[in-house]
Amino acid sequence: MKLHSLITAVALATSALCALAQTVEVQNAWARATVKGQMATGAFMTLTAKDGAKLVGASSPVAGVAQVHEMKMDGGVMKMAEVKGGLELPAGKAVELKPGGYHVMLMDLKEPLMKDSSVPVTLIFKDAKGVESKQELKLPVTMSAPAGMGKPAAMDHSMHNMHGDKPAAK
Ligand SMILES: [Cu+2]
Repeated sequence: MKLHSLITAVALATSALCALAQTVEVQNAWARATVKGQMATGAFMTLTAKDGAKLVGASSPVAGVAQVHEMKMDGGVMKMAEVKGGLELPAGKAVELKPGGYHVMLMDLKEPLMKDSSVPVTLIFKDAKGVESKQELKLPVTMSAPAGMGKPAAMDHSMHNMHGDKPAAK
């Protein structure tokens, strides 16, 4: 069955209405852009499982390995490790995957993730009965969390103006 394109279209919409067919609602998803030579990056999103589920894995055609990771302080050192047994998504509770916390780690990257492009990522969930389901997403690639979550874009504009105001050196 080739439901791929349909599922991708559903996942692209972040509105709750469009997620009715899905067991897990995905919001504010994004992946961090990489620079040349960088072999790993993170993907972030907010997951809400109506009936409860676990995020047990992920995959992406651009990554040799994709894992569900958790980042936490351990004796003053930031460490990250795979979430063993999957990330618990309690029923109806929004679970945030964000920089410095849970994230989907894309490793062994086959190509750089270019800013303003998009990257396909498949999330693998397990419901309360242990039944596995996959959800295909197309995540926007950006340098930081999309508007409303991260820094305002005003900074960039002021930088542009500064350059523009400079008289051309001759
Ligand atoms: Cu990680």
